[in-house]
Amino acid sequence: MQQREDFLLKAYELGIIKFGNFTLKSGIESPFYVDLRPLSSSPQLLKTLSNNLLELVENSPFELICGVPYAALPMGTTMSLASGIPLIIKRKENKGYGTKRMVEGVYHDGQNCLLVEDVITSGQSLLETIDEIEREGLKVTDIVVVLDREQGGIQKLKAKGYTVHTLFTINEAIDILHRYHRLDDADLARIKNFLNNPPAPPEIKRVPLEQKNINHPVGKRLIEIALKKKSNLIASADVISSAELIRLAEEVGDYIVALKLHTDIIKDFSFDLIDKLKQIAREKEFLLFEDRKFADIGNTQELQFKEGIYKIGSWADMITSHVIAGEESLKVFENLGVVAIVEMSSKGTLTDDYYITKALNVAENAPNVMGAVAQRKISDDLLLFTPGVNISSSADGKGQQYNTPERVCKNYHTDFMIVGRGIYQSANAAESAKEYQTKGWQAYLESLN
Ligand code: BMP
Repeated sequence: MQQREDFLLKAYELGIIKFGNFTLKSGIESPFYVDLRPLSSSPQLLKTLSNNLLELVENSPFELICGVPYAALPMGTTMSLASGIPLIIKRKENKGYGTKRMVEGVYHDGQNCLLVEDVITSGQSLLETIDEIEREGLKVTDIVVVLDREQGGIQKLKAKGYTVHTLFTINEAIDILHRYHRLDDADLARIKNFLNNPPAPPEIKRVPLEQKNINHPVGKRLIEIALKKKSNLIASADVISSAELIRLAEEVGDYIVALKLHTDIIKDFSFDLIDKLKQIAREKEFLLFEDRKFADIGNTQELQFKEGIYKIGSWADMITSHVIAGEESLKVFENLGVVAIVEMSSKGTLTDDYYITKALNVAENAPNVMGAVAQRKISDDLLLFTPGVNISSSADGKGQQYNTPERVCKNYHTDFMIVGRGIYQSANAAESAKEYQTKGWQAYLESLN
C-alpha cells in the first residue's frame, strides 16, 4: 500500500498529473490532465511501476507482453525484462514494405498476450488494439492498466469478456494526492464534482449551407440550387448506355443538385449524349459531375482532363480528383469545381487518419478545390460530399459500406449525399430519388438544431 502511494507521489513530482484548466481532445474542459509519458524519464520509477503491474497479474496466464504504443511501450519492455516473459511490439501503422505485419516479434498462434496500457478512458482504443492482436492469431484475456479515468472503459471491456487489472483509479489517485497535501480541499472538491458529473462534449454546431465559407463559383451555384430545390442529393448514374443515362437524368432531374457520371463506363459515349445531358441539366437545374478520380502528375492529368475521347474539361461542371500527387497537380483543372477525394467509403480503404489530414490540407489550400469526398466532418471552408448512402442496404459484398441519409447528415455534417444503386437500381428511380431527397433534406434541417 505504502509502496503504491510512494510511487504515485514520486510520479506526481515528474508531472504525470497536472491540475488547472485543460481542454481535452473531445473539447471538454477538464480540471486535471494525465500524461504518463514522463515516467520513462525515471528508470527507477519505471522499474517500480513494472513490478507493481506484474504483481497485479501474478495469477493471470500469459506468455507474451505487449505495451500499447506509445506511452505503454517502455512499461511493457520493463515488465518483460523483469519477468523474462517475451515482448511483442504492435505497430501503430503498417510500414507498407517488408513483412507487412502489424505485430512484430516471435510468437505463434494461440499464445496468450498480456496487454499493458497507460490510461484507460472509454476503452475504445484498447478494443481496437485487442482486435488487431487477435487478428494475428494471439489470445487476449487480461489487460493491465496504470490509471483508470473511470469513464466506462473497464465496463466496456468486461462486457466483452476481458479482465482489466488497474493500479489506480483516478478517484484513488486524487485522494492520495489530497491526503499528502499535493491538492487542496477546493481543488479536490472541483475535481470530484467533475468526476461525478462528467460534462458532455460540446456540440459542434453545423453551419447552414448558405453560411458556409465557399468562394468557388461552382460551389456557390451548387448551394443556390440546393436551397432552391430543397435537395442535398446527388444521383450517381452508374449505368452503361446513353439511353439508360438519358432516361435516368429525366426521371431524377427534378430531385437532384447534380448528376454524377462515370463516362468511361458508357459503351456508346458520344458528344450527342453530352449535349442531351446538358439540355436536361439546364431544364431541370442540376450540374454535371464527372467522377473521374484523377490520380496522376499534373501533366498527365491535364491530358486526361482536356484530351482523349471524353474531353471532360469541355463540358463538366465538377470533377473528382485524388490529391495524392500534391497541390500543384490540381492546378490543371481549369474553369470548373474540383472535389478532392480525401477518404473513401469502402472497407479497408488505405485513406487512414494520417492520409486524410494531409489530403485535407492540400484540398484547403488549392483554390479550385471546392469540396471533398469524405466520411467525417471536415472544415466549413469546403463542401462535404459523402457517397456510400443507401436506405435499404448496409454493404454490397464488394467492399462498399453504406450509411443512411440521417447518419451522414447528422454525424458527419454532410452537405451533399451521393446515392447510386439506391436510386438507379430501384423499381422506380423517380420515386426513389424523391424519397432520398425528402429524407436527406429533412435530416439536413434537423442537423441544424
Ligand atoms: P452506390 O451508391 O451504388 O454504392 O454508388 C456510389 C458511387 O459513389 C459510385 O459511383 C462510386 O464510384 C462513388 N464513390 C464511392 O462509392 N465511394 C467513394 O469513396 C468515392 C466515390 O466516388
